[in-house]
Amino acid sequence: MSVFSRGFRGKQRKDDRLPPGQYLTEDFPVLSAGPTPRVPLDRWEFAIDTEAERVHRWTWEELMGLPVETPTVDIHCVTTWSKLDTTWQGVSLDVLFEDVETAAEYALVYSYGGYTTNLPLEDLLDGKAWIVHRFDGEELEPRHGGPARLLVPHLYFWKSAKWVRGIRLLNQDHPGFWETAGYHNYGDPWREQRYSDD
Ligand SMILES: Nc1nc2c(c(=O)[nH]1)N[C@H]1C(S)=C(S)[C@@H](COP(=O)(O)O)O[C@H]1N2
Ligand SMILES: [Mo]
Repeated sequence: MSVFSRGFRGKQRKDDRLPPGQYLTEDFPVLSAGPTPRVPLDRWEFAIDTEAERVHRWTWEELMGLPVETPTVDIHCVTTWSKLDTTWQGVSLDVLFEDVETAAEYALVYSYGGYTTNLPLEDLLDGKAWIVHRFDGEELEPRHGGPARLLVPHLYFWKSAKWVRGIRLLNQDHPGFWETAGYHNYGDPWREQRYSDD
């Protein structure tokens, strides 16, 4: 009974789970604006810098010591592919923000290699975002953002910065790499916010 209803529900809902203008893919395309940066784990760090210039830092070992979640989510790339039920492992940003005092409303995420992307801080909190280091039960491949990437599945996938290095908290919004290049500042796939005038 439970097997039947799960399969049935999955089939029924597939189309409902596809935002406007998207198609389903089983592959996992690679989209990188530059070469894949290589960061040895003993030199890797993740930081949250607040608007009051306080810096919270985690080494790789410290990150690995935090509680892990295993989110299964749908992802949507602005180039129109969507992938359903992708399974990741990583640390919720709620855990990383536990001791961070901030009144900032904006976040600028930055990566090894120089990529940046911006979003409202609230879109990173309350179970909506993770720093993930595993995909589909395996270590996250370098081309997909390993050792660790941001995962913010409710926004177009360009917001999910690969090779994530840190988050700067800001009182004013600061557009990132694609947001400066004509893509939408927020990027909600359900409202089809692809380009800046959508
Ligand atoms: N650092 C970095 N992160 C990035 C990108 C990038 O070029 N550099 N591309 C973004 C875009 S446009 C998409 S669709 C996804 C692609 O992730 P994937 O290559 O794992 O499919 O990563 C996002 N994160
Ligand atoms: Mo993308």
